[in-house]
Amino acid sequence: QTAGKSAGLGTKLIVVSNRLPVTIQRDPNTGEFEFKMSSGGLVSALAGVKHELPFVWVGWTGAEMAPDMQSTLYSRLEVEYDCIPVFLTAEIADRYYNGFCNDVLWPLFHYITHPPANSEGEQKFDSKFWKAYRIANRCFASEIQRIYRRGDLVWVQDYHLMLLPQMLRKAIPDIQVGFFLHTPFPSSDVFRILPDHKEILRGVLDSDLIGFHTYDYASHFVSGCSRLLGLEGSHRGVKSAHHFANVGIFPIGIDPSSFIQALDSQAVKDRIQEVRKAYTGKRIILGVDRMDYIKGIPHKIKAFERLLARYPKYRASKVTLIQIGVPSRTEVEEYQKLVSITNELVGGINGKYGSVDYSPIVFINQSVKFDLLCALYYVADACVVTSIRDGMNLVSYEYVMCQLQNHGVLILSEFAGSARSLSGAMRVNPWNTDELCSAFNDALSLDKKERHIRHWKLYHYVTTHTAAFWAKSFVKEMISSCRDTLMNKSA
Ligand code: GDG
Repeated sequence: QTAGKSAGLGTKLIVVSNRLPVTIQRDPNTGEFEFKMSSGGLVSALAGVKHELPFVWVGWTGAEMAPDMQSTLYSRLEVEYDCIPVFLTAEIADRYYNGFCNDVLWPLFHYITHPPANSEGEQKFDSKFWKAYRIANRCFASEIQRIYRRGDLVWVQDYHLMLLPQMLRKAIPDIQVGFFLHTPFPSSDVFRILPDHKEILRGVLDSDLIGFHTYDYASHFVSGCSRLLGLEGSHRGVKSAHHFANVGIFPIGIDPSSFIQALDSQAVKDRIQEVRKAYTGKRIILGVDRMDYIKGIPHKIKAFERLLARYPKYRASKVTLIQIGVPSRTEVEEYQKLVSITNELVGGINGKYGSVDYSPIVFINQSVKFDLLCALYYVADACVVTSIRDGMNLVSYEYVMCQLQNHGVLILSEFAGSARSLSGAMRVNPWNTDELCSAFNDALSLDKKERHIRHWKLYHYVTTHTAAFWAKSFVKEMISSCRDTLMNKSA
């Protein structure tokens, strides 16, 4: 029997995220559905919890599905993958996901406070986006209500679903629900710009436990509740009329074993040889990011240009910046602009400092296979993260994990959540081009002993604060928060 079908008193964890961890495609010839389980961070984090508590996953399918297909899809996903699909129409999905989530909440949570009107002059705070957000959250709530059994734990992920805890609490008053935010939570001065800020706060506050990556995000949330809703808050949580929402700090991590195994595989060893051969005699600086304006990719490229301009020793084939820029949210205008800006910057620098057989910057605007990603992490002399804001940033952890032998240097923006914990990194302000340029030079000049000391600190943190540790800590704390709530109610 699958966890999704467990009956009677709850025994399962219901994980809810915007997207299911399964990609769904249809074979154009046979019309059959094909599923591919993704191997993202959340999936591997939850694998650690699965041994202790079976779970089902509730999420959107990612595309509109014809009504006559929905029931086949539903039963196959439920039976084969323990996944419960949420179906949204194309219009609601576009307004909810591209509109409210990615064009309103995402920039605001990353301190991008004055989004300009788009080319048609439309304002971002459009009520039709907000309405679609409410409708989409309602669709998630209905699916959860259908499968929830008393005693189950519901764990809601991220900014897409901030109204869900309240909707669920209204329908099932004694529900046990936790919420985790993967992005930063901004200061109340920024958050209050959002016309619907009060509804969003109230939406989350019906959780038993609300988790953040860092102390700063948690404290912004608590002070936001005090300032904007007049509620009593402390580092423990926020008290509203009938409910106490516990607040906790749970920094996410990676699954170190998947990198150790990969580096030990022949496929990755082959990729390492290929990369080494292609870049013989060159130092490699690596950037790995989704193509997102929060990742500060233009900042990185400008500082690299300054490195070439200021230090002639790096010119003439001596250093290459390899920048992976995975396409992301390609339907949103700001993301399209970022790709053009990046291509233009890269073209200008390669034109100025390149030669027939050398490009100072290699910009790969595609996703690369995991084998090649690990090989690049392994050979790079330095990895550079220049986020202008970032909830955590897992790339910084992954690089550390792949540098067990070479002890390459991590250059890390002070605006990434991971900068709070990765004390062995070279911390930089990505807006300070001179500082970033000097960090590139320092990283490439650091002696072996210093690199070893820095790496040891980083490695110790990354291998102890893993994704599985994050998931287990959150679930454990959620269970104890729910127990406290029940005891307080019955007292
Ligand atoms: C959000 C928050 C927070 C990247 N390129 C390729 C590839 N990747 C993988 C990396 C890494 C993941 O994507 C990116 O994770 P990040 O944490 O760096 O960033 P976001 O996607 O923005 O994630 C962030 C996170 O949620 C978790 O809470 O840390 O702050 O913004 O795992 O390896 N993987 C492959 N090919 C690529 O080309 N295979």
